[in-house]
Parts: sequence; C-alpha cells; structure tokens
Amino acid sequence: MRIDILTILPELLEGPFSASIMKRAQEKGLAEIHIHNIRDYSTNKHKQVDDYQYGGGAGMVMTIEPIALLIDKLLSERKYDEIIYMTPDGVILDQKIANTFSLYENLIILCGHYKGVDERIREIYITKEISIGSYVLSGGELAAAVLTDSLVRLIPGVLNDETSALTDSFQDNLLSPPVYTRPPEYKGHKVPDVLMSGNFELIEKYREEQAYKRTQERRPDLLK
Ligand code: 6GU
Repeated sequence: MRIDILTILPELLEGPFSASIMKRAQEKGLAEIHIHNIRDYSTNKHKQVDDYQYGGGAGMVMTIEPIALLIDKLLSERKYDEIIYMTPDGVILDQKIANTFSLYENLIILCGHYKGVDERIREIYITKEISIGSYVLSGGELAAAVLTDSLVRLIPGVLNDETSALTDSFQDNLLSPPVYTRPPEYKGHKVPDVLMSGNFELIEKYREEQAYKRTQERRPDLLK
C-alpha cells in the first residue's frame, strides 16, 4: 500500500511513522508513506498557502492552487483508490472503515488547517471525508497519522502472531479482555487462577466472558 499525505506541517508527521510497527511495515516494503509539503507547490513569491475568506470572518482558508498542483501531479503518476480529506465534519473513523481502506493500493490523505481548504478542492478532488472523533484538533495531521496507523497495521504481514490484528478490540465488536504478566501477585492483587491453570479451553472461555462483560459495561453500543 502507498499512502501520500499532503500537509503544510510535514514535521508533525515525522514521529508517528518512524518507530515500531509503522517503521517495520515500511522496512518490509509493505507500506510506502510519502509526506508532501503543500508549500513546495505554492507559486506565490512568499510561498503562501492560505488567504482570507470571501465574505469576511476570522480565520484563513487553504488556497486551491498548491493543493491542486500537488494532487494533479500525483494523479498523473498513478491511479488512486480514494482521495481522503481529514476534517472534523467528515465521517467518524471506525474499524469497519479501517478494514475497507486497508485493502486499497494507493491513497491520498489531505490534512486541513486553519478554517480548512477552499470548498472547491473538496468538490473537485476529494472522494472521502474522515474525522477521528467529536472534538477539534489544530490540524488534520494527527488525525492523518491515526488513520494511517489504523490501516497499515491491517496489511497482511505487518503484524506477527503476537500482535495479530484479529485479537484487537473492535475487530469483532468486542473490547479486549484484561491481560496479566509476572509477578503472580502485586500489592495483594492476584492474577486470576484460571490464567495460571494451563487449561486452554477454560482460559479461552474466561477471556471471551471478560471481553463480553467489559463491552457490556463500557461500550454497550458496540453490542447492538
Ligand atoms: Cl480529521 N481534523 C481536525 N482538525 N480536527 C479533528 C479531526 C480532524 N477529527 C476530529 N477532530
């Protein structure tokens, strides 16, 4: 999978993809993540990428030209499955969306800033608009990192057995059961006996029950 992320703040995206699973996915050649600085496509002498909004009001709007030049260049190089705009008024990301997008070959993710992009970028280029939740971030970069992480970890071969995506919370609409490691007792808090029993049938049953109980208590909406 190839993901092209378009941003005016590329430095915000350096960290999330340079460690752990995201780093390994790229080293294994399973994911190619390209960060593009929209400012490099500004033809303005001050390398400006935003302007005042028509109709007045506080807040700048990202201008069409540099974004359009960059997207047109990418589109001339390969076909893209989706051109995604990260925006608080988009569809809220969930595991189902992540599963669908993870099957794609090439994605563009556009990060918004200030008041967002000129609406005509959305009309002309954008095929999906995604939010990561009902709160406001300073820009789309952190949201793009969240979306990218959720997709890349689903690509076959990225995770090993230990970190298998199949046992993740949400993959089966259930939260994960509690987990324990050594020591067997800490400040009077004991590891449940069943996990020490060596009886894998009982252990599996216990984990399923706990997953269900946790979901019932914390996220009953997932069970509907
Ligand atoms: Cl995608 N962008 C911004 N700026 N804020 C958000 C968001 C996106 N999703 C939730 N809040």
